[in-house]
Amino acid sequence: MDLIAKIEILDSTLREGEQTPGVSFSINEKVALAKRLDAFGVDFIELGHPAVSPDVYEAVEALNDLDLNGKKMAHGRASKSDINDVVAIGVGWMGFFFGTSPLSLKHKFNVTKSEALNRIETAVKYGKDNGLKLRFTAEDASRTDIDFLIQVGQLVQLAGADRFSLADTVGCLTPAKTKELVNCIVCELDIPVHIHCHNDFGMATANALSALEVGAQCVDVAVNGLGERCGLPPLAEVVTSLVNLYKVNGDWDLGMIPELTELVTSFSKLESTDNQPIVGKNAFSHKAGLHVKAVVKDPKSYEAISPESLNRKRTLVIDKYTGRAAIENKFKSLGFAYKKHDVTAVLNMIKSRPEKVDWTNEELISHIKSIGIQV
Ligand code: HCA
Ligand code: CU
Repeated sequence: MDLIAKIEILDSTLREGEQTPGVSFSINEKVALAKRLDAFGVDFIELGHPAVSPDVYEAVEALNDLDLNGKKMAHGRASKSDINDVVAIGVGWMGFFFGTSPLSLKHKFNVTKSEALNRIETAVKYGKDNGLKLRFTAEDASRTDIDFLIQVGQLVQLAGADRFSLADTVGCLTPAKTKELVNCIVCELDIPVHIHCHNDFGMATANALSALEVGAQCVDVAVNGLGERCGLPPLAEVVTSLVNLYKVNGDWDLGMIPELTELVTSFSKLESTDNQPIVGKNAFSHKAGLHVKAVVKDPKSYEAISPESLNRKRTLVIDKYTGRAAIENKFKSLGFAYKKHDVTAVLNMIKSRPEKVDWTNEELISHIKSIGIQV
């Protein structure tokens, strides 16, 4: 594994995240989010594509006025007018894209490969002449002929681009294919390579991490995995994997993940599912009797990552799967002095109500009292 020394995170919640069907952030929400993302420690914040609407233009202006540690990047097409917008607003970095796959060349632009190369080179030179730091994205890179992709990468590097990004625009890569593609591009270029994955087959996080394994420097994420269709790799998954599985020492405040998740859930009005890794309600819940018994002794038995490191709490579910250890633990935490047969009585009662899937403390207390056990 060849992880480079300083892995960077680019958060695209404000740009690609707002492309999620049903989502529109107000400017105030974007400003609030940008500040929290910056406090979390992302390296780049994608502010938006000014040409989308007057409101996005205004948002990019407001965001660019913020005093942030992270690098601010505006998004746009590889066109003079989009570059002019970014220059006029004064954003330091611009990420622009051009579709390089046969489908993009034919249907989006109706250009030949050499016309495409011309347009890309002109745009990069124009952006550099106007003082921008530039990331060029080969949109639909994963469906682009590899020789042409290398040609595009070398051309933008020569024209002065600072970064080259590979977009798996329709999420059709696998981890193995991602490694092959990224490895090939990293070997051909001197500028840092970025990776932008989509989750259409549920592989966005795995693909993004695979890209980092073979030398990509920066990975695009969005809080709660927002983005077109099935979205981008969720920030929480990528960052906690980097820290816990790859032992990367990033400057990220993992304890802020629940806060970021809640903020984006409330602004996007899109709930994450209960079984979502890291941020879902069930991520640190234990249910089966054997699991709870082991977790009470040592949480590591059934946890790969500690909830405390993420500012979250572990929960022990009480239902028909529950065993003695969970009930004893409950008695103790509720302050009841109990005997062995009390545990049996409570367990029997719970198991006689299989339809009830989560007993609350109040319900348990009232039952415990009803069988005559006192505090
Ligand atoms: C888009 C497509 C894009 C671009 C990525 C990038 C993709 O919404 O414009 O410019 O870095 O997935 O290819 O998000
Ligand atoms: Cu995208």
